[in-house]
Order: sequence, then structure tokens, then C-alpha cells
Amino acid sequence: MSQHIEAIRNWVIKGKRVEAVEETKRALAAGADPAALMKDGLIGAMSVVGQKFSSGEFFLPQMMIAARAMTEVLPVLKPHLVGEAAEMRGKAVIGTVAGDFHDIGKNIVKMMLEGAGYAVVDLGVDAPPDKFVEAVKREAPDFVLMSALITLTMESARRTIEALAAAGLRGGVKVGVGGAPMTQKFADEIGADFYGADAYECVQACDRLLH
Ligand code: B12
Repeated sequence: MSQHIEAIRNWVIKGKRVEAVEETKRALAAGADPAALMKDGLIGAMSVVGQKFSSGEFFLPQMMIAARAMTEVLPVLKPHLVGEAAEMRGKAVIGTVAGDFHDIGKNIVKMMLEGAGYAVVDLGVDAPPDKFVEAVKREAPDFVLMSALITLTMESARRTIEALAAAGLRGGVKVGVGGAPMTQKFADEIGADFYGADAYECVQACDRLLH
């Protein structure tokens, strides 16, 4: 791992946002690969934080300050990660499912989709099935994208798909799901059109399904 990536990772784990931002700027100025800074630096830091939380070494406050540090680094990386799309490709409604307040991954997916030329309507966090249904009626999107980070809230994705079907809207949209506990198997089980392990896979799946 490069020195920059290791430093960014450590600052984020410690929740040192000023240092994390400064190190990211230095890394970019030195020509570091922005995708690697995101994947190995920021996302890598979050998985270490998750492990420390599981093992009891970290508590909620440490997880929160690490998340805040990551959130502050994202706008620094954004212009280096996403290009300017020449044309509008499609439209997506995205949200974190009911009962779930995690939004870092959702925001990265949104950022990458916008960079790839999609219009994205963001329903925020803790979005219940009704909110997705209303948004689909209002926005007529090509895609409904749901993020879930907690094993229990994955069921909210199932309920949202059921609500779309009950409203007669399921056939008009492609549904994608993601978030750390999600799997292809669960996506198949709840009748989603695709599962994506990361933001790049989400953009690829949308591009593929659009054509
Ligand atoms: C940061 C964090 C928090 C922050 C969230 C801040 C925020 N604004 O989001 C705070 C501190 C608030 C928090 C709170 C809680 N958290 Co938390 N949190 C995390 C942590 C450490 C990192 C999550 C993260 O941001 N990862 C980085 C992003 C980039 O990854 P990602 O979300 O997976 O997204 C990527 C992909 O999954 C994918 N993707 C994401 N969404 C979508 C959508 C689509 C359509 C597609 C295709 C792809 C896709 O692309 C993204 C980019 O590549 C995880 C640990 C982990 N390993 O995930 C625990 C974790 C998710 N949290 C956990 C828990 C238990 C909680 C709390 C219940 C704790 C508590 N006791 O209160 C609360 C939940 C409150 C609630 N109801 O939501 C558990 C969940 C356990 C489980 N499996 O059920 C985890 C796994 C920690 C652990 N090891 O125990 N948390």
C-alpha cells in the first residue's frame, strides 16, 4: 500500500478530518490514483472501523467521527473521479431503505452515476416503500436504487419492491440493490434486477440495462 493511502486510511480511522483532507490533497498533487485513494484509502478505512466496532474496540462515537472524516474527503476526490458526461443517459431514484441511516455508500453511488451522465433523485436515508412509490410516479425514472447497510433493513428493500409491484410500477423500472450485507443471492430472492458490490458495478449495470 502506498504511503499516501496508508496515511489517509489512518487519519480516517482516527476521525482526523483536517489531516485526512490535507493528506488526500497532497496525494492527488503527487499524482496518486484517485480510484485507489477511494477504494483502498477511504473504503478500506471504513471496513477497518467496522471491524473495530464489531470487536468492541470502537464504539458509536468513534464510528461517527470516522464517517465524518470520510464524508469531508469525498468532495476533494469527486472532481478527480467523475468526468463531465456529454449527454444525459437516464434517470435514477436512489435512497437508503427504511430503518437505515447509513448514507456514505449511497452518496458515492449517486456521485458516480451523476458523473456517468445520469440524473439522480435522492430520497435520502430511512426512505420507506411509499416514498419510493411516490418518487417513481412523480419522476418516471429508469432505475430504482436501494442501499441497505444493516442485515435487518435489507428486508425493507423487499418491501419496497413489493410496494412497487402493488402500485403497478414494477414493470416500468429496473431495481438495483447494494450495501455491505447485500448479496446477489438476496437480490435474486427479492426479485431485484441487479446487485452491485460497489459504485462502479452500479454504473456498469445501469449502462448495460439501459440498452
Ligand atoms: C460509518 C458507519 C456508521 C455511521 C454512518 C454514517 C453515515 N452517514 O453513513 C454511523 C456511526 C452513524 C453508524 C450507525 C450505525 N451503525 Co454503522 N457502520 C458504519 C461502517 C463502519 C461503515 C459504512 C460505510 O460507510 N462504508 C463505506 C461505504 C462506501 O461502503 P458501502 O456503504 O458498503 O457502499 C458501497 C457498496 O456497498 C455499494 N453500494 C452501497 N449502496 C448501494 C446501492 C446500490 C443500488 C448499489 C448497486 C451499490 C451500493 O457502493 C458503495 C461504494 O462503493 C459499517 C461497517 C461496514 N463494514 O460497512 C458499520 C455497520 C454497517 N453499522 C452497523 C451498525 C450495527 C450500526 C448501528 C445500528 C449502531 C448502533 N448501535 O446504533 C447504527 C445504525 C443506525 C441506523 N438505524 O442506521 C453494523 C451493521 C451490522 C449488520 N450487518 O447488521 C456495521 C456492519 C458495523 C459492524 N461491523 O457491526 N454506522
